[in-house]
Amino acid sequence: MPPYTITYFAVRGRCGAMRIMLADQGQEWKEVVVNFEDWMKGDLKATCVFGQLPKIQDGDLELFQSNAILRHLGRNHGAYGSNNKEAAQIDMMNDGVEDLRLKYAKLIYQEYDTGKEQYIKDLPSHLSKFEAVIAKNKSGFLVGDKVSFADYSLFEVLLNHQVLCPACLDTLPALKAFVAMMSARPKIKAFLDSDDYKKLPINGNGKQ
Ligand code: 0HH
Repeated sequence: MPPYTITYFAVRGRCGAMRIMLADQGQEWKEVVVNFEDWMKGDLKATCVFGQLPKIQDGDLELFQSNAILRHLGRNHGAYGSNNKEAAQIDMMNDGVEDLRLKYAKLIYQEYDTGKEQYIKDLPSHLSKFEAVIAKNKSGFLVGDKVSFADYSLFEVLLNHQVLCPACLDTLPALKAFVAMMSARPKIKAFLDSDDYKKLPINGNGKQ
């Protein structure tokens, strides 16, 4: 039986990065998919620490908050740097990814029709911060010389942005190479090609 069970809605959403990470680490997991009707009954919500999903179960550990889950998986699978200094830098980069993820979610769920043009205009200034970090680090990853949970999160958020704006990485060669490198990792490639991945919409409102 796989050690992990992810409970979430039928979207990529806040589980996109953790699923890519588990796939790349060769780790099987179980999915419990919650539909809107069941969620609205409120029983599951009442058991969630913050009243929200995703939830991951790892043996007797039940965890909420997608970034805490990414960190937990990072610790379990050696994707949290090689020392405390790298771990701190990985935390910093993941917080930066979270800032971008929140901007993206605000656009998708609150102002897609009125804010998309301005969002795309502002995007290079946000992405250039990640470009500078990756361009400086010769390994092609955000921190150190091996993949971390922050790389999976950045990769997934960039995939989503390439759907929103297909040309968004054209002026950012290090980020473009990062996406190509992550996409070419054999287990990630197999996962992105799978029906399990393709069948899920990115977001819960049909916008992308
Ligand atoms: N900080 C938390 C984390 O990172 C945020 C979790 C969160 O926003 O884990 N959860 C949302 C679902 S993510 C939630 O539980 C957005 C995807 C929406 C698509 C599914 C829509 C179906 C909802 C019935 N939302 C439900 C809620 O707050 O009641």
